[in-house]
Amino acid sequence: MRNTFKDQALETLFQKDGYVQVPFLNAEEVEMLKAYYFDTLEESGGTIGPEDEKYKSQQKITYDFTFIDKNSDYKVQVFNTITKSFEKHFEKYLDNYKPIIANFIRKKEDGGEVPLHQNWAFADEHKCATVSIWCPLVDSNRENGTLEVVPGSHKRYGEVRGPMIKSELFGIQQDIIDKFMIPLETKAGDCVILDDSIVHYSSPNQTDGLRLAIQLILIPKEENSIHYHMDLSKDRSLVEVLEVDHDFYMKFNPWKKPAGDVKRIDSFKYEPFDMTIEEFEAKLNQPRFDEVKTDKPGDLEEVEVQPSIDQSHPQTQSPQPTSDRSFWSRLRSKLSKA
Ligand SMILES: O=C(O)CCC(=O)C(=O)O
Repeated sequence: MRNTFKDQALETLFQKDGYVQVPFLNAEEVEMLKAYYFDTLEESGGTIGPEDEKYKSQQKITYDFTFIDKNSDYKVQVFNTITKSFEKHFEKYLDNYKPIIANFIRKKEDGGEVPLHQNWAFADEHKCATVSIWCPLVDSNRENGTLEVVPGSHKRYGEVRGPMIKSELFGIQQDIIDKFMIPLETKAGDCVILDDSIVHYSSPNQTDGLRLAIQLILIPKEENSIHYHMDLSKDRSLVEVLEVDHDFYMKFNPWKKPAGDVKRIDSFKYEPFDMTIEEFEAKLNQPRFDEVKTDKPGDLEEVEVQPSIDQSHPQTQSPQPTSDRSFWSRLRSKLSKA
């Protein structure tokens, strides 16, 4: 497993807890980014919801975040601005990482709960950690809905994570919040650097002040980004592994079916399941999924993807046979035992 941090003390803490808190932006940069957010807000195209992509959903998004903005030019502009201001700071801490997604996350007064979740998988988590830099632009605490985490929960749950894949923690969200969640009070400009697989949450803003934060997601420079997709209208137990680039995320939203020309590199059978709170607690003390040795071949069925796509497109490729027994084989073998 490669290092995430340049500094060994931070690396050790991050591997143990799944997050670290460090100083990040200075006061002037905080004010500049806050002003930028409000100055450019009128360029936002409003937020996309499940109904825009013809999904029926009870889900209500109660907070604003850039990733689901209808205007992809606005998303690109936000990404470039945040990357530019964050670059010199994250390069000080992180060992050769590149940004892939940037979000302003705004909770208006009296709302904005972000349900318990793990961020999607963005790369091979057996080889590396992908991270989110979460940096509030106002002092953040329990009252205004700061970030909360379950320390040590990274790489223990939800090995296959994507927008259409039901989390095994779905039915026990409230129990986890009540029993295990720790709020991370964070001063404006300081940040939390979290492993994207850590279980986290944030409560509603119960003040009448602003709760504005930035999230920048990064992966190691040498890694390709992957995206797990399940087409619920076709097969609720088939996961496609897509290899995606930065542009994919600029045009994407959680409910949109990836376009036909996205490169499909693999697929496997995966049955979503539910975990009990007792199982959750027991797993917190067991080895992480990247620490478990799985050399035996898995018994999950390999499936050939039928590309519903234009074969003439240069990016289009049929799935490659899994030639190295590395990540995908380990994953199947691991999942088959779950
Ligand atoms: O800003 C928040 O309250 C939540 C942030 C979050 O969930 C994330 O950064 O993944």
